[in-house]
Amino acid sequence: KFLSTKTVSIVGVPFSGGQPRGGVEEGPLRLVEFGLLNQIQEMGWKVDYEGNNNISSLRPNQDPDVLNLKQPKYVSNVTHAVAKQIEERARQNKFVLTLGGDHSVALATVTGVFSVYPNACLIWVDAHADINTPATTDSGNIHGCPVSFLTGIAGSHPDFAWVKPLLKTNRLVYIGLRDVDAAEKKILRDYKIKAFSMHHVDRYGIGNIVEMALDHVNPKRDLPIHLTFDVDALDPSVAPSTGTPVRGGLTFREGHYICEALAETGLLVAADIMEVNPALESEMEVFQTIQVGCSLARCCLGESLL
Ligand code: 4U7
Ligand code: MN
Ligand code: MN
Ligand code: MN
Repeated sequence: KFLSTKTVSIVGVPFSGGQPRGGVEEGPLRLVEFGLLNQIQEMGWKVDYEGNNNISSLRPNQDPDVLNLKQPKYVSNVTHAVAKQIEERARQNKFVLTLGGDHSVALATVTGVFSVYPNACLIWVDAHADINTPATTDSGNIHGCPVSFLTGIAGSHPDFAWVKPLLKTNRLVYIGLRDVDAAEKKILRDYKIKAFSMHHVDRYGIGNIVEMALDHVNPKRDLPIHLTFDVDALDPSVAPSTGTPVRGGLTFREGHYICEALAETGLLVAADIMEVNPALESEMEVFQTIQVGCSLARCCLGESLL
């Protein structure tokens, strides 16, 4: 309904500056090397891919902590540049598939997508809420903060003045949460942000959860949908190679079901596969994580539809 042709633009963002663990910058290339582009072409999509973004040139010489945040200038420079690129691709009426990279890159994907589709809704699939503000973050890692900037909850920060509050809190819904900081819980309550934790997934089943999530952010099923999928939403037995694994996550099928059900709506215009870190865990576990990242991406593009 929103995309006139089956064209997907794949944006690789080899960036790890939003958190301390090296390796997550290799995620996008590894997903592509695994054969993701061919797989998607075989599904009948035209694939645009201009290689990975060149990130290192955007690293400033000096990047001290500002208001508790680590590497604010580097994260800001990279996400600002990528946001423009994603906006351009979305404006060309292409499905935008972003491969991360750490989840600070959502500053770019959400800004880019919502600049083109201001009434879109965002489904955030994650073990974490990523809604810390500069004032509440204990770690200072910006991958734990993007939602507070995108919603305007963060307040002003000198390095992120370009991030506009394009995301309304009633157009955001979480699935998979199980490691939420106390201050984040307060934000979720204060702003009445809809969140389905693993407890809710257990109680209602994933089929109902996706319906309930869509009923909240997209009641008439007529708004564009952006999915941002942090692979740590999956159980570590399913996606072990990620920087902040948390036990008790989504099963293989539950994760895929979310992507399939959103593809089935015909409203999905963008998806992010984030936080795949091929430098963590054994070769087998890396393989497993890359493989699951690729299959989630294909499901977002309708692989499971008969
Ligand atoms: B991810 C954390 F304290 N909340 O802010 C933080 F638990 O993108 C984790 O979801 C953030 O992986 C995890 O550092 C960010 C922590
Ligand atoms: Mn995340
Ligand atoms: Mn996470
Ligand atoms: Mn993580």
